[in-house]
Amino acid sequence: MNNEIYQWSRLSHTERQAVLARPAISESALLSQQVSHIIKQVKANGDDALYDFTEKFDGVKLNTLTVDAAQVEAAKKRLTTTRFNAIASAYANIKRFHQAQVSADIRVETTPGVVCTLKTEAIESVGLYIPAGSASLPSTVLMLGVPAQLANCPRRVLVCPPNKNGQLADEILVAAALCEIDEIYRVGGAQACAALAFGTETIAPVNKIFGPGNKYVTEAKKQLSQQVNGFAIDMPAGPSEVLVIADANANASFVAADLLSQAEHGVDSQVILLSDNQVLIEAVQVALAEQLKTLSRADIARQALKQSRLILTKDLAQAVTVSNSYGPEHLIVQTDNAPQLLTELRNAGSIFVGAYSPESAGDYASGTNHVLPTYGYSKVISSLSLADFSRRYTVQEISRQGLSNLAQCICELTDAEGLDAHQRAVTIRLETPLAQVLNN
Ligand code: HSO
Ligand code: ZN
Repeated sequence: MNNEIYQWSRLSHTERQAVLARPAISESALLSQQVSHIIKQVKANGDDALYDFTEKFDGVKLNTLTVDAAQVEAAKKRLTTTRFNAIASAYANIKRFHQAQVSADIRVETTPGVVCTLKTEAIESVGLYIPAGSASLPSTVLMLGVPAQLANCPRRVLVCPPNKNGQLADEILVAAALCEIDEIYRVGGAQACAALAFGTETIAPVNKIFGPGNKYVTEAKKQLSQQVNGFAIDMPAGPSEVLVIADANANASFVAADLLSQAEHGVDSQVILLSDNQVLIEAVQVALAEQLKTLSRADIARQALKQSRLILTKDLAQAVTVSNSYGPEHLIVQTDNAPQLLTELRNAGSIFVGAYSPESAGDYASGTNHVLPTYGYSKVISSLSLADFSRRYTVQEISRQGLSNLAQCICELTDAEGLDAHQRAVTIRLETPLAQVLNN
């Protein structure tokens, strides 16, 4: 564990940058070569390449990639009622919050006779990548599956790497069933991404891929979005992060628990505590050591904590400034004036306000989406929402009178740009007598 307490006011500009620097995402030439090799193989050999890579990387020889309806039914039967109910109630909250994001068409008559409309249309086919490496994540199925379902994307495809027995977790299948995903394949890694981009004999290509993944998946999404015209990805991904702002009255055990909930995700997880109170920071150090003892994934958490940052600020305003410049994926505020600080906080993917709003609530069940921008992208990229599963486009309907109302403006500007043909497309209409147009 990194037990050092950094005093923000005493750090130089360069030291501050170093303290908040994110670990470099490994962009090794080797990784990029390995991924581009996998992509080429899948493009050239389709399903055969998927079976080969699954055997090589997941250690299982499959005879079919497809998960059929009977397997989903069997998974439902195996699941305990309490577990099914938990998935169903998380599903209900996520659905409630995302349902409210459905947007109506916007129709505006900007000038008499000129009607402009902004419409929304579901993306035709979406691929949902569910990782299953160090932990199986049915919650991620809900976070991707619910908005895809509400947006009405006609084709929703789920891919997930199989376990050693060639199976996907029952919880994954049950969550997929709630989201009415009926195309499920047991394939993961860069090979799954390539299949979704190019298509194979079994898997038809999709328009956009969503979801988190390991470095191979992230690299594959990047390469494929550059290579395949019209193939989109949800957002660039880096390791998961949490930043906690806590004051003297925060509960140190709550703070430690939140930091550890992030640290247990992976050895590269980012964990930052900002406080204006040294006593609180020291109490968090003690609580971290204590709670670590009882975690099943203590080894992973301990490694992540080596890169953790405990930062003492001169006041909470300084903590806000530091958080705003870091731009964390998750931001937890455990201070007396948490709602008031909220008005000053910027650049976080998702904010958890007050002592009873742990990140775990948003990770699983409160209703917000847990697919969030990391690596400082929260400054410019939005948290995943319904809008990501659709595209917006515009329509305009202009009457003869409407065009005549716009004509002077358009012609002045076509003159300014020297684009005569543009001008003629307007004047030819208005100069043609209405009767002649109607006769055609
Ligand atoms: N904290 C993760 C999501 C997650 N947590 C899934 C538990 N399961 C990234 O936001
Ligand atoms: Zn989490």
